[in-house]
Amino acid sequence: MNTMTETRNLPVVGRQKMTPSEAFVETLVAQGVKDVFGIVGSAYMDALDLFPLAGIRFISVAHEQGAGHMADGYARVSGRHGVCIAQNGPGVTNFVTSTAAAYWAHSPVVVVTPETGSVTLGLGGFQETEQLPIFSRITKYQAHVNNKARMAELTARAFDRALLELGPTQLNIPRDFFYGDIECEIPRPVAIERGAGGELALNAAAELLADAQFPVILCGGGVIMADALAEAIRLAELLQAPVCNSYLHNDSFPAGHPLWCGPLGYQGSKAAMKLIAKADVVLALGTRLGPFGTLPQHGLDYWPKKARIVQIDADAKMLGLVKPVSVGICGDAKAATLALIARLSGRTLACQANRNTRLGVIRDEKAAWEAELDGWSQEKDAWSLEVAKDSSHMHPRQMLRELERAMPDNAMVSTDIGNICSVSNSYLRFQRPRSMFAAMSFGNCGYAFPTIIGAKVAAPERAAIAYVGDGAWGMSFGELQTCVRENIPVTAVVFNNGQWGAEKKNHVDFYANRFVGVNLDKQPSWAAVAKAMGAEGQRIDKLSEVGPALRAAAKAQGEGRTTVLEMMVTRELGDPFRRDALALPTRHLAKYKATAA
Ligand SMILES: Cc1ncc(C[n+]2csc(CCOP(=O)(O)OP(=O)(O)O)c2C)c(N)n1
Ligand SMILES: [Mg+2]
Repeated sequence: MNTMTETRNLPVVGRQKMTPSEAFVETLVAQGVKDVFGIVGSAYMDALDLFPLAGIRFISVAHEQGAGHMADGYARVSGRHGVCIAQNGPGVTNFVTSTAAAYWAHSPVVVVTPETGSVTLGLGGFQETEQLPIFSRITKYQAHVNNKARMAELTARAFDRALLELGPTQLNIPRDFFYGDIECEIPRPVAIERGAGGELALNAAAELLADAQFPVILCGGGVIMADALAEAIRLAELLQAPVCNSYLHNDSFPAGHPLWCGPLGYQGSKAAMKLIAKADVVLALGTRLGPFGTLPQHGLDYWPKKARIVQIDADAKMLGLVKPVSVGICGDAKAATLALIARLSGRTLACQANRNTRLGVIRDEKAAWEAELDGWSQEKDAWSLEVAKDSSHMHPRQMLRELERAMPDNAMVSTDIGNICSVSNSYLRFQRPRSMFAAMSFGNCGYAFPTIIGAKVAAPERAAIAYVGDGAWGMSFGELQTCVRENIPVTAVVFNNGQWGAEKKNHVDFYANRFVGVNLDKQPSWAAVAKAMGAEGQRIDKLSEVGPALRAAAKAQGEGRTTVLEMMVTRELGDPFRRDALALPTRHLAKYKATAA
């Protein structure tokens, strides 16, 4: 940012006459907004016209869903608001999927939704739909500007609530309300400090931890959002407790730390699962303990049902919601951890006596899991062995291991929903928080690529890498236009297995290989498509090419170039997502009997 932008980026002070467009844009300035993602539209053109002089960059994208994901990635890496805006009606409905994804990623995204004009609302004019009901269940707060004089007040509230409640908020503005004269003051951001939680609960938690023989810490997204990593490390070292990452938050504890054990959940670390299974006390730090994230995996039903659980979450409604807990603490992960450290420091802790044995177990389980991963070059089920047998392509696991080895320091990695992206969970390790941006609980294909573009805008100095299956890539590659046009250099690693693999795995396991709609035949060369769109494209056939290609692509980001690495991999498939939720087919009608199990 140049200094001119910096000096412009101060909001006007004091009550004065302005237009609602000016009030809206000045409130963005007051909230520190520097980047807004969207597609241009007449509905908010009067405000957009002010962006350059306000020092706000408008990043013009290919599809509004992409803008929403970019705002999400931007928020997740920076901890600040991500902002997106679109044309009323179809532009706004295109935000639905990415708003839902941001909701489950707990991202403070402000979704600005200009609406059809207030004087024709309900008449079925042009680009009209009721915009509040659509977002009512996927936002933390909805501000509807019901009077143009309230533009600044309601805009500011949408921003404040997004950070307060850690999730997307909607700012709905009838398009005629951008025009006219109003008098108002631009509100300053309201930052509310979260505390450590209730005294009694903290005391009870400290007692449980002090008496624990085998305490285990489970670090979730709350550790990242509260910037509580240093405190989590201190507490883990005080207890000498193994630390697991919650599902898809592999960046919630540094992988280089001796107490780190890796992620729980789908395609997670067996070491983490075996260690938490031994716990007599679990400290669930900054995690809602989402049901999908603790499902049995690798044949291990690891959740320690007899253990005492201490859960800390900033949202009181999450405490004890999914798993029964002994102590629930409604608090900020950082403040609560500090409060526990204060209570435990200098005390005799039961877990100090058996510290060395426990450290030995941690070391052994981690070594065993690494050795297993090293030897796990390909999937061993009958179908996978069959499709890989005559293939000249790479085994996905080996390719993922090579990517892991070549990963640049301090890289940001987003992952999509798919079989290979899921398997990558075993191979993604981070030393710093705000580094992994998975599609989280909403689980939509097409998440990873736009999300990493937004992350790159917030942290241009860091390498930005998206892992994407070829099916999900078909949904999202259009945003290459954004990378090229807006000069946002990233790397997309596209896993070309010629199939919607994650769903095909269900056909294999439950539907006797009756494939319907899962093969992606006649795909274009994604490397060639990338080149045609003005990016770099490279097809990778051999394992030995994987590491050098990733390193070169990361370096090319420094030279402003976006690269698509098209990884040619076999059709073999790892464990499915939802074995828990499928059943072998029952058929009663004669015409469908052939499909019965
Ligand atoms: C938007 C959306 N549509 C459909 C699905 C269902 N779905 C989950 S995984 C998957 C297949 C992903 O295929 P691909 O991206 O090629 O990755 P692969 O599984 O082959 O590694 C699909 C269709 C979804 N999660 N999201
Ligand atoms: Mg695929």
